[in-house]
Amino acid sequence: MNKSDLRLYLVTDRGNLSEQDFLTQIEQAILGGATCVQLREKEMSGRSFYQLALQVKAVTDRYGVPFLINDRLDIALAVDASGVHLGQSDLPVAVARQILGPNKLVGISAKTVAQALAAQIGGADYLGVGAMFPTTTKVITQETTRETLKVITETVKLPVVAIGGISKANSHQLIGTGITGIAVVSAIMKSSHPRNVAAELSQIPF
Ligand code: TZP
Ligand code: MG
Repeated sequence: MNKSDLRLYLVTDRGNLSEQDFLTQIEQAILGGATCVQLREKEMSGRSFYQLALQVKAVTDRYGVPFLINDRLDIALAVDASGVHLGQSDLPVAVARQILGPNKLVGISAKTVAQALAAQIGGADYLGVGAMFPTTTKVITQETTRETLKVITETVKLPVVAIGGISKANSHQLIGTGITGIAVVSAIMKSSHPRNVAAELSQIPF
């Protein structure tokens, strides 16, 4: 994976969007500057997740953008996605790496330096670190401080993507932390101008 692929990482949330509007939202985000897409659906049956993944992959393939699946290695393999994104309660990174082989991406969510180092040792390709700001997309027990984010980027060799409550209004606070990019859900998925928002978020000089 090129580091530039992590510059503006769109994590999806279908919310109340119709399937067509959902796919259009993703396409507009890519046209605006999203460099990577992760399909994240927590409440979907395997069959529906698989079918939606095929549809999203058709969009990301059209633009040559990496496509990752949250949590589900089986779905990632079934649709030949670029890789998976796993949290601390999911399969261990080394196991995922063994199953997926060297050519697929494995991203890991880390909140601490210890988790970040463990992910690096286990063979992760990149880290997602957060939540950096308050968010309603996910239940967060404790936000990650800017200082912790900075220590992680200085300690691990892996590219780091910041996540959690990131918007145009606060993203400049992450400049100078050593991150490679930002990951956003609602800033783009809930926007009525996803292309414009993506264009602005993709220009921030981290
Ligand atoms: N992991 C940490 S915070 C978060 C995830 C998936 C949600 C980010 O969503 P938003 O809407 O960009 O705050
Ligand atoms: Mg997970």
